[in-house]
Amino acid sequence: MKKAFITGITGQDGSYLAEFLLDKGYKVYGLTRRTSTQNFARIQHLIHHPHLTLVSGDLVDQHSLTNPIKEIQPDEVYNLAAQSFVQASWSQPVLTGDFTAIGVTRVLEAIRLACPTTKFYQASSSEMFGKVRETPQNENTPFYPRSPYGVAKVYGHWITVNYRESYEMFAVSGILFNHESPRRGLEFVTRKIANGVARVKLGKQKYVELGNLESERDWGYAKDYVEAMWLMLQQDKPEDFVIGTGEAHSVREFLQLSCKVAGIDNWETAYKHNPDFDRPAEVDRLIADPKKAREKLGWKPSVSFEELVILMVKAELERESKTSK
Ligand code: NDP
Ligand code: GDR
Repeated sequence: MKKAFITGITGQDGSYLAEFLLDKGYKVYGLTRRTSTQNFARIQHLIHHPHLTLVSGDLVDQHSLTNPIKEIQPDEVYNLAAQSFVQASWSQPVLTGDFTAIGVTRVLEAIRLACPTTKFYQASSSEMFGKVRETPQNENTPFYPRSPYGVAKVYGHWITVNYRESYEMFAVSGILFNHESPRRGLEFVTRKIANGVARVKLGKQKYVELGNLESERDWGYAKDYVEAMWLMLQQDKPEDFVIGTGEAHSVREFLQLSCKVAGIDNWETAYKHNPDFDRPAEVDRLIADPKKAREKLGWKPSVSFEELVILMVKAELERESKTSK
């Protein structure tokens, strides 16, 4: 039985990846942080799975990474843990650097010392392209990050490349564009809109407060993207890949279509601008060139932009109609 170790298993991607690997017959170990109240909502349905084991640890604590990796001897390690919210990286830049950048080195060091044959996946991000140098963005596009988060991810990307080249480790960096789902954190714009619009429709709130409606993102469905992570580790050679749909849409379009799906006639009545959600430095437009992934991994997205909006808004209408508040 193959063994996988996932950091960030309680997050959106970690929960989908755990499901995916358990379905493939893996034994899955997930790193979780100690918190005063448990936040296992996304993996609650998996908790009693006979092949899932949770391990307590933190990206800032080297021993809590090295010890389990030494004991488990995993075939694959997926480093998905991070402070992943771009906006929060301006108010907590040092913490973001510690988790999202140096945390990657800690995981790589744990592997190097305790299980050097492990295959390693690093969750890199299209935010590294930031103020883009070319359009669309591929594996060779230079980086120009626009937030402390983006800067930290650039470090994580290059330290992964460096360990591959220095120690001949099977270490890859997946440069993933935005991917969403009903399990997305409520603070991210797609889930915030889907949830807000559902609440407006049900009369629970008057409008959704948002920042910049003009920025454009290449949005896909998270379930498709965890398969790409796995595919990268099944290759003969460790290589980096860009993963995205190749289509960009604005926040405004996401909002307009969400209102339509929820049955709100005039989207402008469901929205209010709040400058608190504007960013000190914005990433205006990201769009992937996923040609390499299509050709080498045989990967392509299965859910279109329209389908994604429909599935997210429907999930929120269902969720919100079950409670009165
Ligand atoms: P989430 O924010 O949903 O999940 C982040 C996970 O990291 C949570 O399980 C969280 O645990 C864990 N975590 C945070 N800090 C620490 C720490 N110090 N030690 C251990 N665990 C920690 O992110 P996503 O699932 O959306 O993203 C997964 C990864 O992919 C992240 O690295 C993100 O930056 C990256 N990424 C995401 C994209 C996207 O569109 N979703 C696109 C490109 C990259 P807890 O539940 O305890 O908070
Ligand atoms: P992003 O996602 O920053 O691309 O990072 P987010 O959904 O936070 O923002 C997307 C765009 O929407 C604009 N926006 C708002 N964003 C939020 N969160 N809240 C608002 O009210 C709002 N109004 C407008 C933003 O300005 C931005 O332009 C995500 C994360 O998952 C990262 O971890 C990941 O690396 C990248 O995607 C790829």
